[in-house]
This record gives sequence, structure tokens and C-alpha cells, in this order.
Amino acid sequence: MGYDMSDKNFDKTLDVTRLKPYGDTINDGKVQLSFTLPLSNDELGEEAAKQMAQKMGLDNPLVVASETLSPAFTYYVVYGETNASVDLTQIRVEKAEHTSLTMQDIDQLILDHFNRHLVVVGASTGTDAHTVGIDAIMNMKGFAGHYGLERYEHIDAYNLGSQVDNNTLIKRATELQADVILVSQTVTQKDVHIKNLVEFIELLEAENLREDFLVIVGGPRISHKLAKELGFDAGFGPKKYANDVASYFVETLIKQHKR
Ligand code: B12
Repeated sequence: MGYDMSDKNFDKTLDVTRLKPYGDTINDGKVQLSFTLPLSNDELGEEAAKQMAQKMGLDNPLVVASETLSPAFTYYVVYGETNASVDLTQIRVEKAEHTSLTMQDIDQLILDHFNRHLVVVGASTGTDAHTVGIDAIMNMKGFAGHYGLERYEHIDAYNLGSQVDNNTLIKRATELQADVILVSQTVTQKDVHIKNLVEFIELLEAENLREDFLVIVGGPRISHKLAKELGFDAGFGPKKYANDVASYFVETLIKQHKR
């Protein structure tokens, strides 16, 4: 949790069983809301924005910005207070269990436990043309100061790019005798990713290959919980990098290896 109760200067009025947004003081419930209305930027529009915020449950709404987008559309920013709270002690988050290791630690682990390089095949699949996520994880350069899997000495990383169909990915992973398959999914409009990810798992199962690989999915709207529900071994979302997913698959493969 992001607070330190042992800090003597910490506000003792904080109740983690009734956590509220923070504005100026603990428990004030201050929030900021933004939305667009199909109205021109005038007094009537401003009053409509205020009432809209009130109906959404905000007390004391205050329209602090109204920007004209076009003659008939205005963007509003409204401050207000909410009475809603959450009980932190009741929140459980499902995430892929792993230690956060460095590239060097991961390479050393592979060297210590396997007599060979690990093979990882990845792609952005289906109709998805977004390459930046899978590149961030796999390319030599990596992302945000985290080198990608191609940089790892004891990993052979194959990035197949985007719009790769599920059959092609499975075929290539089989040819390369991959240990891990990485799938990236960015477009989630109309749940297209669910359909595509389900099809991928079904194809693996139909060909009796599901147990041959660790299968991991990632993307901006992907959670570990969703990944597990769809039949993947793990899921990774934003702010996750090559060393996170590599820590997970190396630790998992070591456990499987020992069995
Ligand atoms: C660049 C971009 C494009 C480029 C892509 C170019 C390319 N070569 O990739 C182009 C212009 C082609 C494009 C097209 C489209 N796009 Co676009 N695009 C974006 C944009 C601006 C940035 C995405 C990005 O690169 N993020 C940076 C990377 C690093 O982040 P990331 O993907 O989340 O990856 C991180 C994690 O998620 C994770 N991760 C990702 N994959 C994996 C995989 C594994 C295994 C693991 C472990 C981790 C992992 O690790 C990464 C690092 O932390 C976003 C908006 C935004 N600001 O996010 C929209 C966005 C993703 N696009 C969107 C849409 C709708 C489209 C189009 C449908 C638009 C259209 N109507 O044509 C098309 C779809 C084309 C297609 N068939 O896929 C929507 C998606 C909404 C949704 N959830 O469905 C977004 C969110 C924009 C929006 N607000 O509407 N897009």
C-alpha cells in the first residue's frame, strides 16, 4: 500500500476501510471530472454540465473549465466531492506471481537451470496492427529503460510482428520448439480481443499443444484475471516490461522443470 502508518507526521484520520479521494485534506473526497456535451459554450451549457455532475453523484460541483471544441460541442472540467469510499482491506488483486528480477539475474537463472537458451515467440495477433507493445517487450532496444528480450544473452526471441493469425503463430512456435508464446492485444473494441484470444487457446487445445508452451498475453486492457479466465497462463498490462514477463516465465519454467 502507498502509505506509511509508522510515519509520525502521517494524517491519523485516514481510515483505510473507508478510503476516499484526496484533494487538499485526507477524506475530503475531492475529484475532477471531464466530459464533452453536444452544446455551445455558454451559460446554459455550463449549468447543464454542473447538473450533469450533480446527477453523477458529485456534491458542490464547480465548472472550472469549458473549452469550445466546435460551435456545437464543449469540453468541461468539473470539480466536486464524492461520498463514495472503498474498503482497502476487502480488495484482492490477482496478478502473475513473480519476483522482479533484472536482465542479468534472469540470464544467470537460465544459465543455472537450463542447458540451453529459452525460446520465446511473440506477436500481435488477429487483426491487431499495434506493434509498439510487443516491440517494447521483445525488441533489443526495449522500452522505458528496460531492455527487450532480444537483448537477453540466454533467450532466443522471435518477434513475428503484427496482424499474425493464430495458426501462423502456433505453427512458428512449434517449428522453433518455443518454451513461451507471447501474444499482444491492443484493440479491444467490441470485445474483438476476447474472440481472438479464445480462438488461440482453442486452436492450441485442438492440436493438443496447450501443455507444450507457457502462453502469456499482454496489452493495455489486459489483466492477469482476464488472461486466466481465457485459458492463458498469465496476463500483463501497462507499466510491465520485458524483465517482468521474463521473471515470471523463467521462475515458472524452473518450477515445472523441477517436477
Ligand atoms: C500508435 C497507435 C496506433 C498506430 C499503431 C502503429 C504501430 N505500429 O503500432 C495505428 C495508427 C496503426 C493505430 C491504428 C488503430 N488504432 Co490505435 N493507437 C495507437 C496509440 C496512439 C498508441 C499505442 C501504443 O503504441 N502504446 C505504447 C505501448 C508501449 O503501450 P502498450 O501497447 O500498452 O504496451 C505496454 C503494455 O500494455 C505491455 N504489453 C503490450 N503487449 C504486451 C504483450 C505481452 C506478452 C506482455 C507481457 C506485455 C505487453 O507492455 C508494454 C510496455 O509496458 C493508442 C492510444 C494510446 N495513447 O495508447 C491508440 C489506440 C490503442 N488505438 C485505438 C484504435 C481504436 C485504433 C484503430 C481501430 C483506429 C481505427 N478506427 O482505424 C486502428 C486499429 C488498427 C488495427 N487493425 O489494429 C484505440 C483502442 C481502443 C480499444 N481499446 O479498442 C486507442 C486506445 C486509441 C483510442 N483512445 O481510441 N493505432
